[in-house]
Amino acid sequence: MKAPITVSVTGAAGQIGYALLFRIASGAVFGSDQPVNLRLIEIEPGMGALQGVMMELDDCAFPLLGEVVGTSDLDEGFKDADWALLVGSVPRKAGMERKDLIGINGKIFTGQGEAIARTAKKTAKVLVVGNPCNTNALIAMSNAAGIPKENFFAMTRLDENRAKSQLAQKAGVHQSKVTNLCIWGNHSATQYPDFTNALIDGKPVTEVITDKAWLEGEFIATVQQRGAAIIKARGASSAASAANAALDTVISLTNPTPEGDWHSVAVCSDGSYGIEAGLMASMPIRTKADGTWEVVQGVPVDEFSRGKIDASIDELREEREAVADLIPA
Ligand code: NAX
Repeated sequence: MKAPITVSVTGAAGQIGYALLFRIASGAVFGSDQPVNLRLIEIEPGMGALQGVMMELDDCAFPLLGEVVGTSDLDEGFKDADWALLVGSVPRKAGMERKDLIGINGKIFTGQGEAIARTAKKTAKVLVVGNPCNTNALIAMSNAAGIPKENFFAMTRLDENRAKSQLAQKAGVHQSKVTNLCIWGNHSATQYPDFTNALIDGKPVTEVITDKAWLEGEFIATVQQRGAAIIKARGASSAASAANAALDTVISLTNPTPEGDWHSVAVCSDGSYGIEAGLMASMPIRTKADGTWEVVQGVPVDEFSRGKIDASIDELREEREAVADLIPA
């Protein structure tokens, strides 16, 4: 039997947490031979619900699940973590500007970054889901001295999965046929789902779907606005699909990427594709056989794509300005 790995999850009693934990505990993420310990972090008002979730984890009698800890103490919650999934944050309320939300949630991620640096493994990997996830990841990374910058990620995989489904439905093919779909920039309404480089069954999307107006208009808008459409239909924000995307991200970052393909996740930019170094921006990523990752180079960026990417990067720059006081020099 392998040594157990430890996964810390914040917001563990929330709706994404509920759709996430049981799949991690079942072995569906780290493998059917990999034992897992869970450290579940909630704020005080969430501790009652968290107890209930922990009771349900008990009631599954998962063969691979080891120790389960529920806590509101960050040092205890991130202790010895191999992975930290930062899901918990405050939802946007009526009348709240995006800027206000960035300020409120940003403060959560300074403390979490510091606690990860104190008690998680130095090799810990951190995936931020709680919104605004790119900038929250930037804050956590900037406050986690001693943890490599390349270990911090923010989730844009839900956007990638949404874009693949939309293209597959338009082309009348199965969603597994769509590859090389990159989400560029911010996980927000400015994100750019890049259809210009995506493939359907190995052929450029633009050859399979010749309706250029749809690709440049409705397709992009549908992906960008999908979260709002789910809220309208379901009366609650995406949860199962968000949890699924978080797990897809972890799986893609822990297994080699199929030859020629890539996956989308926001990483700390090294300046590739003219994206300002240091911003947490989504781009095409490959995981190598040794478990490290790299930005896929040489993906063509045409004039249309350039404008869309630049607009999203400008927004990331504005978000960083808004939280400048939370980022140590
Ligand atoms: P819920 O409101 O159901 O759950 C959030 C949980 O986090 C609650 O149980 C709350 O008590 C807890 N929490 C709040 N502050 C905390 C803190 N400081 N430490 C630990 N726990 C804390 O929200 P849910 O639907 O689970 O969504 C969680 C986050 O995911 C939200 O920020 C949401 O905006 C974000 N999303 C991100 C997506 C992405 O693609 N990156 C898509 C889905 C989702 O909208």
